[in-house]
Amino acid sequence: MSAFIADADWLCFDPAPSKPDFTPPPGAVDAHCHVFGPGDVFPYAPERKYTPCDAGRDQLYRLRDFLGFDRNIIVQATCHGTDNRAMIDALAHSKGKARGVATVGADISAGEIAAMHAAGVRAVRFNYVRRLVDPRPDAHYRAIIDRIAAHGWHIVIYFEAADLAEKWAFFTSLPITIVVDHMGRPDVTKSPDGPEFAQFLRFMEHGNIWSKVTCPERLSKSPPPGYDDFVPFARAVVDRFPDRVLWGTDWPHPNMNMVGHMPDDGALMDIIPRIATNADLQHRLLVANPMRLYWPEEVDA
Ligand code: 0GY
Repeated sequence: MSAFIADADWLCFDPAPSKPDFTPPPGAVDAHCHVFGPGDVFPYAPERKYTPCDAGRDQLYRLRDFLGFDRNIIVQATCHGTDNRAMIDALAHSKGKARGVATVGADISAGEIAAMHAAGVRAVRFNYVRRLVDPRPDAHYRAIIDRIAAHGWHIVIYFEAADLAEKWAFFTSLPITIVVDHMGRPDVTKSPDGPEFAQFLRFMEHGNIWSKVTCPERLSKSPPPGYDDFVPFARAVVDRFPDRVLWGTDWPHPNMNMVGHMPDDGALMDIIPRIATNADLQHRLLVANPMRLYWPEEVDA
């Protein structure tokens, strides 16, 4: 056991997930996952709010193959701050089967962006979740958008449902594709037809806004493996916006100590047919949409 596992202040991922009943279509993309360390090679950021268990690229790619995915989108997590080396190292060892979402400072140079693009990065993440980061003023994020726009990158935003009203004017003013993590973290104990989720669905009506229909294990108050309260929320988004949704495992599931259990990644897969209820919707969610966003050159070819 490494020092980093001994120090970890949250649960470790399930080392032996079950084999899912659901088989993803060929070419499926796990569009939200992370790599952590290993900490003795890629140290965790001093400003991090949690210290994870090491969860490296080889383990991620073994899980990819086991679950039946073809590709990954690796999202920079806050425990690595703006040091993207672990994520970029994972892209470099993916044989072209992974692309990345980075976290950068407003002082990022054109050369650094170009190098990240060559490595497979296609987006930056703006995290507004206060237990993870201290959010910055809008001007900070606008400065980054000005720098990345020329590369055709998009942004990934992570916020709490309660913050959407305050950030609405800013988010809807942005002339760029926006992907929302975890449907903006709805309270799934409320009705999916209620006013809070209606606001999120109105947000999605902007044609440049996409959503990951992810994280039942984090949002749900229903017991695993069903996470029943999550399902109607994700299904509503998939039904209404089938061409702007993505799905991912969220492996290795940071901060699940807050929730109190670690999900079985195989069982998470079996939620997919409950939220994307036919083969066409499943293909859009898992293949067509992530390919259009992250490998457009293969779609257009
Ligand atoms: C997630 C969710 C979480 C953590 C992070 O960057 C992160 O540390 O995203 C969370 O704690 O809700 O998407 O992995």
